[in-house]
Amino acid sequence: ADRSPWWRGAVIYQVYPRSFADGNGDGIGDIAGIRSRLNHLSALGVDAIWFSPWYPSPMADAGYDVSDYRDIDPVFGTLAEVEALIAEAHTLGIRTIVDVVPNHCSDAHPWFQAALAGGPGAPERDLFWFRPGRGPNGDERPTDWIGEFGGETWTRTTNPDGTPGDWYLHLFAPQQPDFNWDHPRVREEFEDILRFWFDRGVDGIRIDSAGLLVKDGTLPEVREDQPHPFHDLDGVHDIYRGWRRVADEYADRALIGEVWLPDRQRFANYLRPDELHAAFNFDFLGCAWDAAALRESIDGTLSAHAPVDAPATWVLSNHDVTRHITRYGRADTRFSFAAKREGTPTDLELGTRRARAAALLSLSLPGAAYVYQGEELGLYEVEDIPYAMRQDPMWERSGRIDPGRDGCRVPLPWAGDEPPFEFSPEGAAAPWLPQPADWKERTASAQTGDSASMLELYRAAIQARKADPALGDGELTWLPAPDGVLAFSRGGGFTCLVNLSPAPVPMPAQGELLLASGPLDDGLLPSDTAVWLRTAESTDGPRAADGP
Ligand code: TEU
Ligand code: CA
Repeated sequence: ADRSPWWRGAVIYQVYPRSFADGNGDGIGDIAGIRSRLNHLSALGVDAIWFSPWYPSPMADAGYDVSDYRDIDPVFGTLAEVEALIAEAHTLGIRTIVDVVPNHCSDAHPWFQAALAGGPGAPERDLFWFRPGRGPNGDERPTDWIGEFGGETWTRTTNPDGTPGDWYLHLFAPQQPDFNWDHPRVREEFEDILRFWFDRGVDGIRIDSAGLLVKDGTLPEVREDQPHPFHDLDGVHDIYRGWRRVADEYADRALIGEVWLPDRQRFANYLRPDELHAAFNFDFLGCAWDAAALRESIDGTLSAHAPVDAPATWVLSNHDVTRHITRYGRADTRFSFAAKREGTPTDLELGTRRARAAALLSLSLPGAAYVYQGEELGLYEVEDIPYAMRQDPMWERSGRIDPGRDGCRVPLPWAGDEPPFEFSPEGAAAPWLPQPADWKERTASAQTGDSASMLELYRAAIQARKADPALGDGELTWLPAPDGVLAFSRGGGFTCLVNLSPAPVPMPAQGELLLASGPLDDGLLPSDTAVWLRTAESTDGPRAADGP
């Protein structure tokens, strides 16, 4: 299978810096903490790390509200520490990816501050979406658009003389004003920001909310029968063609888009040869734990990516969604923002069994696989965080309907029998979100050396993947299998079997057992179990993607 360039077949680990490891004892993760735990990622065998934002920020949206794209927030450390971290990762053979947030900045960003201070007519206002209100007094919002967190998308400003002024657009929280991407200065600024990070040696850029940048400046309301005013407008592609030219000034750099878009063809448009290198597969993430649905998602993904020759990606969790162990333990295993289903009964044992099988599935599909910090420890969604302690703006913005995303952002447990589980050094402040007491069984230290643990499964699978030339990018051939069972070969004698049916089935293929997600039952493949096999098949090159 194809392993070059690196992003086509990489295992990419997402670090959420607030919650990975705390070096200085303030209860918040930081760069020093990440550096002290790089050995964990090296032992896990990942090819690259994507770091969620660490820039100066008032943290209205946990750092996705950036006030300076070229520096590091003091809560996380310094730019010099980040440069050292990048170098240390490279020494370990691990590439680095930074998160760039181009749709909006923080209301503390100097451009927005200047736009406010300068009053109507300030040139900086053209870098954002300032508009007069509707109605005789201008006190009605320019549009009725609903934001991505729910709630209103316009906030009224006060003029320097104290009178009520224009409104500005924010698709997320009010502290996240949207940039006007029709303005050349915005375009130049971000191309320069890309160069700033590429010059510091980063190997890739994760592009936040990549489909939202361009707006219909006539500000029409959202209507079913009309093109959407800000989702996936054709104009965004021009921006990414410019970004691709910047990436191509450097060797081996990847642009990875966060594109939430149900239409697979439109999604693939972002991956044309002169645009982004890859994008997150949310189709797969949201998919039910169901063989037919997964097979449809896998086939649909692969056939949408083939014409643009882009690698598929396989994502199960991230910092925005309910952890998949929890999802997979529910009656309805799908994910959608509209139905977060907090408090739905969860069978954690079932969810864990399925998550183990899902790990073998996603790590053996063609393309790149993503691991969200803590999934390798088997962490579940923490649903009982007291509302008063929740920090995600989604909770308030949604009118307290959406529980928010704090439950998947709880600080990692590293070792020990009680919180903070060595997330922070001894004598430190409490972690910024409370950790469940029973995570003592899920610390990295407790799992190390336990061959039945989630951590050792991930380590073994990632090592086996690296050692096997059939894995990474390439082709997939479906093998005949009973209903409820996924069976595919990757060529080179590699076969993956996953039983999603409620009962054990005879193995649909025979071979040497490389890895199993759970105990096998006398030659049968138990329910919610996956295996990797070395089969007698010849080492012929890739075959057609459509099996029988
Ligand atoms: O997320 C974008 C995102 O999740 C939305 O576009 C999504 O479609 C919406 O929440 C569902 O209604 C990114 C980051 O991953 C997230 O953490 C940030 O809060 C957000 O952008 C704003 O920067
Ligand atoms: Ca800290």
